[in-house]
Amino acid sequence: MNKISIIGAGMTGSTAAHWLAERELADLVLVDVVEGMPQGKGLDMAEAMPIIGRDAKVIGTNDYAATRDSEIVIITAGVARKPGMSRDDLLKTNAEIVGKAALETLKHSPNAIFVVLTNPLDTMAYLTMKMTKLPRERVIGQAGILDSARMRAFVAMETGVSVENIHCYVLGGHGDEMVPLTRHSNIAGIPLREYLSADKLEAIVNRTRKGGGEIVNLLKTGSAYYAPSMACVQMAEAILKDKKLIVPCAAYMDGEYGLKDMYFGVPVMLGGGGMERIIQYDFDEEEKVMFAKSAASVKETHEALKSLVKF
Ligand code: TXD
Repeated sequence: MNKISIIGAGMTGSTAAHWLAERELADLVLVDVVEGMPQGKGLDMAEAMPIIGRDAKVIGTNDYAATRDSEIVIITAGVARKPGMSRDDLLKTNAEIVGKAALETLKHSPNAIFVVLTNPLDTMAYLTMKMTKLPRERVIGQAGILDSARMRAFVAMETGVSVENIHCYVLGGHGDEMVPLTRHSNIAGIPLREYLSADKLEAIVNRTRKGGGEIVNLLKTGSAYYAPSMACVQMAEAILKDKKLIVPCAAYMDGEYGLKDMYFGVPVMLGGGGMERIIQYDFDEEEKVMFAKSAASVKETHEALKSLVKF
């Protein structure tokens, strides 16, 4: 059985473990700083396995030694912004948490592929790559699958067509400036722009951009975790099964799309080697402007990180 370690056994981390165990994709190790909580969740999940007939072993721990020889490490550890906490304070705190998680797991799993979820996502993926000094193929950020899935869900709600027929591509940074590509999106091959009126499409694009906030407002405490965790399950499956799946993820840019030394949401091919290829889309002028705006915003957060953390 493959092994996946999930650092941060909060809502997203434990729900990812739940989906992964249910699919019998890997043995799972949940790591958290809170004493007892990961152990309790791991044991509870392990006790569900006989009922569904899955032999995935699930454990929770506070000790990184248990993560030894993981094929994949998923990092969801972090804190949410509290009242009075500045963006830079959040950045510094999460950078310390993610940096430590990455280095500790790397010690025990030198060949692992890292999937990062902690926010600010693009910058935490950048930090993970810089701290671990791993090649870019082995550090991937999760955002685009989620943002695209939100858009697909909204199109399905609007049209009544199966979600399986709906293909949407949301690229760019994981923030309000994300880039929903309506020109590349389609329903069973029919361009979305032909299927839906401009008004309806614009409403869907706006709702997608604010998709994370919509859930935060409804939940009152915490943020989305079902769709985010399912997105990292899709990534893990594509890697473990060497699927060569093309999905939008945050990847390290080394000249692609005119961007350098930053993480950004682009279509990538996921396989056994991790992020095996960056797929290059052609953009029209309008798309280029949206892309550049989003890149500038991500770059700003990267620069803020560089002034706070030395690596
Ligand atoms: O699409 C995406 N990228 C995202 C990102 C979608 C959903 C969640 N996203 C981000 O993931 C979110 O903004 C947060 O930065 C993380 C985790 O979100 P989650 O909703 O799972 O937060 P929780 O429930 O608070 O869980 C965080 C856990 C919690 O149990 C802490 O005790 C733990 O992280 N934590 C740590 N674990 C290990 N080591 C350290 N140092 C540590 N510090 C906190």
